[in-house]
Amino acid sequence: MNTTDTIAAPASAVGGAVTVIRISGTESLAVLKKVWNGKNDPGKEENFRKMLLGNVKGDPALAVFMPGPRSYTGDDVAELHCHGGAAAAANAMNTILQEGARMAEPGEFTFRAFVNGKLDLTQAEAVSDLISAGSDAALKLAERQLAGSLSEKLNDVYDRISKMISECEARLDFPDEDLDFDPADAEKISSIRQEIKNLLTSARAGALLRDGIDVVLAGKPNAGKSSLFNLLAGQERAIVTPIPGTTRDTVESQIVLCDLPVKLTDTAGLRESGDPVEKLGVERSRRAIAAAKVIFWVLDYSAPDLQGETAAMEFSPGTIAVWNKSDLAQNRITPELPCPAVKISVAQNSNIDELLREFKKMVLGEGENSRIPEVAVNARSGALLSEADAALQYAMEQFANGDFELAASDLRSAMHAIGKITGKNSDPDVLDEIFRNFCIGK
Ligand SMILES: Nc1nc2c(ncn2[C@@H]2O[C@H](COP(=O)(O)OP(=O)(O)OP(=O)(O)O)[C@@H](O)[C@H]2O)c(=O)[nH]1
Ligand SMILES: [Mg+2]
Repeated sequence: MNTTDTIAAPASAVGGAVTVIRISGTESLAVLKKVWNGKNDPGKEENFRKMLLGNVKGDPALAVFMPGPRSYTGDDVAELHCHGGAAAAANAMNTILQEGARMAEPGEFTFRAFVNGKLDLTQAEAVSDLISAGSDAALKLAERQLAGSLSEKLNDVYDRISKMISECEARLDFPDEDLDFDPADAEKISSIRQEIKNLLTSARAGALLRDGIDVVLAGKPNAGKSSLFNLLAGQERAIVTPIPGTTRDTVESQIVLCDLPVKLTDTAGLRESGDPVEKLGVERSRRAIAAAKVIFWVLDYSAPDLQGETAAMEFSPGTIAVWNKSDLAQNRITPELPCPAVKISVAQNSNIDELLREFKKMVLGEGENSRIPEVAVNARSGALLSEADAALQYAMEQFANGDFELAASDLRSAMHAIGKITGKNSDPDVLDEIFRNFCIGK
């Protein structure tokens, strides 16, 4: 992506009431003035950052001009707010492209912001997280990261490593001064490593919040899977009947459980069946169960033989046994199972909070680490943090051996890895990969 062209793209989703078109680059004001007519001049200082009413080829449109560097990209930016709908957007875009702007690539506006130093790489990634956030907690995490919470920690780690390198180099420059291994240096590296370890611990929560969790409802026919699905989804999505074998296909819904984005899947009840349609449904159930991170295995607490209810159960580290229909039976002894178990009644909406508590415990763990952290790194940052940590460990060993030249080299590797996370040093392929995943207009 070059950074000198003037680029343009619709910045709002198709189908909305208003289409926002964004233009960025040195020619953005010139392009805006060619396509938009109005009483006031958006290029006049008194009109900067003000919405001005006018039209694009006779269609009403608001225009605003934001001169760089105080704009999203850091370049001169112009925006047009036109009537929504694909046709109005296409008309305005065509005119803009004819007047010298080029269609922006996905993520190109944010890429410019990065190149112009408005955002570092973790903040640019937060822009993408913000758009795809599937829960309020995921959104808050992205907002904090966009505000620089992660950058701040990483820059601090970077600076501390950089100071250690200077100390190593001082020893190399003055070898006669007998600057031996100082336990305080080991202490300093240890504390940097501790900070890195804390960030690495957050990777799990980061993945849960960014990628969401696949939760599948499994079990025998008629156990109440679809009823629980509808209850958790908050709407009557799946068909519920007293006839075993009601659900044939998998049904999915994006929901939020315990602040975490969840893809909830209802499945066909598992049983041997001669019906070819049901057989196909059961195959789909098995595939969904195999791919799920968490399985709510729904069992009928009112069944005559509770042991028999669990006979076909499969256990994975993500299985929770959910004894349903507890309103129909009392005080029954349930078989011991190698997984957590809860007793609920979907019909009476009772004990669902206990099921959610078990779910949260399963995905986030217990105690201190179970809280959603202030910052949480993604997979790319996690890999680079591990790389930095390994280099710091080597550096510590070299320090202990008194080999300050090798120690400095290892410290430099660690610093380089941290710099790659924030984009202080990054190769074009990595940048491409990151920004390619953005939507057009961001
Ligand atoms: N009494 C009582 N009935 C329930 C409860 N949960 C579900 N049911 C009833 O059990 C029957 C089966 O419910 P579904 O949700 O369709 O069961 P399912 O597991 O999806 O069944 P299949 O789709 O056939 O695999 C329906 O008549 C529900 O109303 C419950 O907690 N208590
Ligand atoms: Mg069902």
